[in-house]
Amino acid sequence: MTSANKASFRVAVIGAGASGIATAVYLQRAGVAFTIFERAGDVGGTWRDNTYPGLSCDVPSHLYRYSFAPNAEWSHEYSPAAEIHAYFRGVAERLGIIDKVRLSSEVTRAEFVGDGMWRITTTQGDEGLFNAVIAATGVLHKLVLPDIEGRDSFAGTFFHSSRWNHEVSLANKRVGIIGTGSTATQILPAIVDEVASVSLFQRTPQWIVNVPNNPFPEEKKRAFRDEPQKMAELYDHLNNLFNQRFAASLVGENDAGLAEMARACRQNLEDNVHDPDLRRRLTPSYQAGCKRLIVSDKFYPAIQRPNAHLVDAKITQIEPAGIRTADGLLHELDVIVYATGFDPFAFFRPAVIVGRDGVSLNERWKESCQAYRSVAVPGFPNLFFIGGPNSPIGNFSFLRTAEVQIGYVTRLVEMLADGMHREIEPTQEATESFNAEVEQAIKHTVWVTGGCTSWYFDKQGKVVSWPWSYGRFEADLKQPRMEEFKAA
Ligand code: NA7
Repeated sequence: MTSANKASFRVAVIGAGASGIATAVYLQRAGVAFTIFERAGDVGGTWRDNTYPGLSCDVPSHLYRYSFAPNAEWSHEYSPAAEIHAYFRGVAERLGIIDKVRLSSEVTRAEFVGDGMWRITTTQGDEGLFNAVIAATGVLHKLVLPDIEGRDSFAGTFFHSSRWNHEVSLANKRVGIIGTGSTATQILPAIVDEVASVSLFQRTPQWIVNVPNNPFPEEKKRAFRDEPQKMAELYDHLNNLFNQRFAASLVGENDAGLAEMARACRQNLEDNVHDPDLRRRLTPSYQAGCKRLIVSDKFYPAIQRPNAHLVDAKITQIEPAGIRTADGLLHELDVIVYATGFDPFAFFRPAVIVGRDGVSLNERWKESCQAYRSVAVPGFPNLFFIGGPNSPIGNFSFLRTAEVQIGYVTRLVEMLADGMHREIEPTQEATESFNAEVEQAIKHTVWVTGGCTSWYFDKQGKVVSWPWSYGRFEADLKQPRMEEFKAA
């Protein structure tokens, strides 16, 4: 490709959430033109969608930030959602990304038309041809509303936690929350003072680690501002704790760490839940770390408030007046909040992606979502994923994960933009061999050995996450191994 071609080379980025914004920054630095298509009317992805009371990230703020945009201003060790959303929006504005975002333009179809080119269609119509497509569509965007009998017959108000209805006041209302994940355990303490009563419908208890969420005093922020090295040291410390030691404990590479985590969770339960019967009902039967660990110093005090009730009988149906459980009780409610999570296997969906020979990614992934090292799929040249299948998922920084993938994908895109190749896709053999390795390694992770189910599993029992250490992830994606790609 000549330099004149490079000038006309352009990339379609799908999604202007945390990973889409970072992708744009990397492409911009590489001098590659791009357009970001965003379905919603604002940037920020999950931090735009989720506005429920009590929401903060369960990864420390000084770890949950881009490498290229340290932030001295975080208000808390785990800062609230609005601040995180403002951070992403601020980065997009400051680095000139926002002007390249096409809002309210949901990609409905991406079709490979040959000779390295993709045609993109959005809800606004035909967007023309692009030389590469990067799907930065996030992991937790497709909400799950469980199919409970009578769900829609409820006479009060109900909504999913990620579509919080701020028009409904909860003051003096009887509120039911379904679920006990990170979301439910953040909502309950945030509303307990305001509501008449709150009933938490628990299917499975959770292990909770007691971590306070301290504010950063002004002098600390000033120190971060004046001496950025202090922030860098804090980042390194948190990275070592979460992305290295904690991540390793989940995949069978730090058994002492896993045991320490289990001990801390049990101690939290013993120290902070006083009634033995409630403690028993809140005690999980699986190993700590099997489900995503909950970080909270507020949930146990809140569930012991006189107007909070733990309901652990199975939900049998929803009726106009409330939720009926298997013990025959009707729990009368005014509002039901579904804190029932997301489908992490939705990836780019509902968009249709059609690769070589007219094969759609939906067909290709009918049985299981398999990719080459989380970033690409054979038969889909010049299509790359950020946060794709088997990306590391857990209580560590998705932003760091995303940046590792973005750096790798940018190298491949630069090869295309520089005219070294017109098409790049992983080979079938390399993809199969990678997935066979994943299948073996996953057996040694606590997600499998820990005796629980979680959103980390698909219906075939495939685990969504990375079954090795973070170190291996970074090493694997340091540099493309071109012998594992077909490049034309
Ligand atoms: P999660 O962690 O997927 O939790 C969903 C919760 O909803 C979990 O406790 C489920 O119970 C429960 N659930 C789901 N369906 C039902 C039905 N039908 N009946 C009763 N309970 C149900 O979602 P979150 O939103 O809390 O967190 C998602 C991620 O966002 C989190 O990991 C952080 O990264 C941020 P189960 O445990 O399956 O028995």
